[in-house]
Amino acid sequence: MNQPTWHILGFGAIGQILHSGFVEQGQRCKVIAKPSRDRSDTHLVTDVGQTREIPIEWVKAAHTGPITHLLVCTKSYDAIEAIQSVSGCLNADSQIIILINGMLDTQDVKAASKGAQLYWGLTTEGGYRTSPLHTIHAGTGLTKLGGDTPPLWFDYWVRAHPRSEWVEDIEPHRWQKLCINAAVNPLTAINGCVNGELMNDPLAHKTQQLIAELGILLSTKGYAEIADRFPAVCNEVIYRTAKNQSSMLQDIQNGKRTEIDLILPPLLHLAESNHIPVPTLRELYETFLLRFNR
Ligand code: KPL
Repeated sequence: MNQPTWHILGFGAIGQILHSGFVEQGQRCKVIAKPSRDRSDTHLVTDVGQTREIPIEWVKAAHTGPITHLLVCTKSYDAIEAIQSVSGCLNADSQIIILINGMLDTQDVKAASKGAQLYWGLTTEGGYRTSPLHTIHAGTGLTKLGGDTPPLWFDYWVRAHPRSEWVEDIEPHRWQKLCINAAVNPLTAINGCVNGELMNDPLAHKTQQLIAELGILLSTKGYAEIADRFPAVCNEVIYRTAKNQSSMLQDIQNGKRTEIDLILPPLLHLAESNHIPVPTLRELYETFLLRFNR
C-alpha cells in the first residue's frame, strides 16, 4: 500500500501530538482548518522540556480533495458536525479513525460518514495546550485502535506512533477509557488540580472509591478481565499523566463546554438500569453540575 495521506479534524492537544508523530516520521498529514482558526505555518510540541516546531499543511474542509484517511480528534460533542463538514470528500473507500473522549453512538457517526469504514480508537496520552498551537506532551500513554483485522494503514500508524496497538474488539476498551475519564476528569476539574493530585490526600480516597464503582460497572457490561485490571490500569494512567491537566480541567479553565454529558450520564444510566449503587459517581456528577452551574 502507498503511504496514506492523513487528514486531521480537531487540532487540540491530542490532534497536535498525533500530527507531530506523522510529520516527523515523514508522512503526509493535512490539518482541516476551522474557519476562525489561527493558521500559522507551524505548531510547537514540548516533550520532557524539549520543544519541537512542526510544519502544518492546512486545508479548508470544502477545498480538500477526496479524503482517504481521516482522523477525528475533536471534542466528542463536535465530532458529528465535523465529519459532516467534510462529507463531500468522503466515500465508501475512506477510512475514518475516531479518537475522542466520551461515548458517541456508532449509528450517528455512520449516518454522517458516507459509507466510509469506521474505526474507533482511544488514547491515554496526556497533553495540554499553553496556547492554541503549543502543546505540552505531559504524559505518555497507550493508543488502541480496533475493529476486526488491522488494515494496511496500521503499519504506517505504528511507525509514527509506536505506543499503539490493534485490538480486535475495541468496545470493551472504549468503555474502559470512558471509565478512566470518569475517574480522572471531573474530579480534577472540580479541584483544579493536575492528574497526579488524585494519588494524594485529600483526593486519593475518593479517587479509589470511584475506581471501585467503575470497575463494578465494567463487570456489569460483561468485561470481566478488563474490570479486574481496571484499578491497576486506571492508577497507572494517573501516574503516567501525573503532570497533565485533564482535558476537562483545561475546558473549565478556558471557559469552554466540557464533555461531561458524554462521560458520566452513560455510566449512571448503566448503573441505574442494572440497579447498581454508585453513590460516589452520582455525587461527583451532582457536585460537577452544582459547581459549574449546569
Ligand atoms: O484522556 C485524558 C483526558 O485528560 O481527557 C487523560 C488520559 C485522563 C489524560 O489527562
